[in-house]
Amino acid sequence: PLVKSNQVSIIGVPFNGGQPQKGVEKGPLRLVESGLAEQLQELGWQVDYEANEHIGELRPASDPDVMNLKQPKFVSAVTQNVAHQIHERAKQGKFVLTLGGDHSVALATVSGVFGSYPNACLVWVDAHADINTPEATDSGNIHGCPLSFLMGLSTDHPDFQWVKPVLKSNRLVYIGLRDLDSYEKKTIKSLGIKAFTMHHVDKYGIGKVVDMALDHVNPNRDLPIHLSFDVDALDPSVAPSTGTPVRGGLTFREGHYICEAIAETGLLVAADIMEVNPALEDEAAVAQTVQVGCSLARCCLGETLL
Ligand code: EXY
Ligand code: MN
Ligand code: MN
Ligand code: MN
Repeated sequence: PLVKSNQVSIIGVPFNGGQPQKGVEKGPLRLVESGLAEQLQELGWQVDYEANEHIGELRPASDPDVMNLKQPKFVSAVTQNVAHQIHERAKQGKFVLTLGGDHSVALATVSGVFGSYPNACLVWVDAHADINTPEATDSGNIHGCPLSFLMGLSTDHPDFQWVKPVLKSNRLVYIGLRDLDSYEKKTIKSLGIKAFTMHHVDKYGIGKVVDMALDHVNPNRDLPIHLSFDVDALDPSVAPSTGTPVRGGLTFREGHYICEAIAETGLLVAADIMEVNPALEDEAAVAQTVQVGCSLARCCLGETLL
């Protein structure tokens, strides 16, 4: 395997500034409280954990909208800080498991991971494409925009000059898409980004989709892989407690299969479990969503069925 140790760093990012709903900042702690670290130890990993309890203090006194984006300074400060942490852990040869928090945190994970593994590829599992630019976004929520910064599609925004365009269009692949803005559709087509929507999952089955996805971004199966998994990729019946649920999503097994199959390559160096919001829906729904988050993470770290 590419990760040079049996060590995994869990990076909690209790952050909600990339979108308007409270509660997603409680995701990381809930995942850890439900036993994730112990479960990974059980799988043979040496685990360390950074809770980042104090990132809320990075909120600036004033943070007006800039180019449609909401809370740009807060999102920028938190993600830049966490990007450094992740870069350091990845450089030490540790597997980096980041727990969100909203998906704007991918500014940190992708910057940090690609800083250490410049030839990595990114598998983005999500109902959404998260590739809006500051000009194109309707909502202004930065969790819908991280990939545009990481690919250099947005270079003018004053608050995100630190984000380097580390991601090339042929090193990104999507799985699970089903709710795209028109700008996002245009961008995916014009840049030729490979995207497996739910239509493709229905048509080919998840096994073939993951093979095709990896054939595209990692044809010789020799490049490091970063998996960014937004739990809203799963059907809302599977992961109800998330801020932007969209019906018609991945089944429980399809979601886990993606993680298992990618882990099986031995090339996975980092994974993100994002957008678990323990303040949404009832307690049973929260427990279900948290458990799914933990089991996806375990599959990323090599848990298999037999
Ligand atoms: N495309 C919409 C927007 O830009 O606001 C919705 C984005 C939701 C993003 C979620 C986390 O993946
Ligand atoms: Mn650094
Ligand atoms: Mn997302
Ligand atoms: Mn999403």
